[in-house]
Amino acid sequence: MLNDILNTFGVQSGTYISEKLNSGLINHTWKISSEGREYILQQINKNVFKSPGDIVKNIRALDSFLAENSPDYLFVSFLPSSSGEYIVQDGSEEFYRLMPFVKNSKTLTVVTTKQEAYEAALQFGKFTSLLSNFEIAKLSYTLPDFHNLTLRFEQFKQAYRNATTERLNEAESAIKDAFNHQEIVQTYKSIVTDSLIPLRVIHHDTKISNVLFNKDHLGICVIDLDTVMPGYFFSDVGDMLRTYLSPANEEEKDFSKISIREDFFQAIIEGYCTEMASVLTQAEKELFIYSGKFMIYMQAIRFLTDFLNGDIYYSHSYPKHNLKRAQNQFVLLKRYIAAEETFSKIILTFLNSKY
Ligand code: GN1
Ligand code: MG
Repeated sequence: MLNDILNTFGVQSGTYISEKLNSGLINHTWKISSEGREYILQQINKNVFKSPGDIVKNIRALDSFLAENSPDYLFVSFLPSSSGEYIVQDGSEEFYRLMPFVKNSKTLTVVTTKQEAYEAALQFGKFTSLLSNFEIAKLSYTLPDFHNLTLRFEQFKQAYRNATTERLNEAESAIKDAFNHQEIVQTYKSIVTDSLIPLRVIHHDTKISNVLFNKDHLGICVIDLDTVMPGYFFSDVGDMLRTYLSPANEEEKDFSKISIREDFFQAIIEGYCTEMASVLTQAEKELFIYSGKFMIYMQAIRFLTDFLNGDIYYSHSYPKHNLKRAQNQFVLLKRYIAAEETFSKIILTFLNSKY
């Protein structure tokens, strides 16, 4: 199967070795090495991305904008097949794309140092900042309503109404948490209704494995660009807070290991502001702390919704996996909220002293 796909990109059978990379809950990824060259091959999950053509259109548009305006920036675009296509299909109608593997780069799976958090935040900030003059209307929504919390909350309520009694019982305390933190949805609604902040070019998946680092531990660029589309800055800052602050991630079953490294909060805000301070509006700066609550809460209810629906969206490897993930995220949310006062002090000191 990989053979046929790689052939269409000019990589001949018998010349390559493939290694399956196991990160990500949605797409399948392989590293391909052939005749001294290295590539990343990805199968796009077509149940999630209904029109993969939009991904190509977006990436190509951003690529040409950056090539013209920031020629030194490393933007990992798609490679064309022998017939000039950027996405190819195999016999089973799956979609694939090929990208160059960036030489001497590595990815991390966990954030262990403040410096890593700073570097990653700087890279995501740089991405949005370099594209701040890109005409946003030219970007398609590759996943419409992806971070629309109003809709996610409605989907949760619908799953709650349709769930089996067994799943409702198992998820009782998580469901309570979801309803108890509804004010996070209300805040989102007022931000959108009152158009408090602008739409920007947002990555929408800022986990640490989506940043390339060099051997000196410095960030090179961001990758995994399928969800790049118009959005709010708090999606990116929020997902960094969600995934970098705690040493234990969403897969952790021992919730005592979930904690908030307050100094990592500062590193994220500093890294992001290094690139974005002059771009962000005052209203956006006031939403830094909300960003984390928004993303942690949304991820919690997305996992919970999937559990109530019978586990149809996220890949999972044991019974109640999605419920555990949801509970994990609600614990993270509580510990995050408990640290808010400290976060406020960090922000005040930092913004006053530097900007
Ligand atoms: C999915 O597949 P991956 O890991 O890049 C999901 C994100 C979630 C994440 C949680 C398209 O991303 O929104 O934050 O899982 N992507 C999609 O691990 O749903
Ligand atoms: Mg992703």
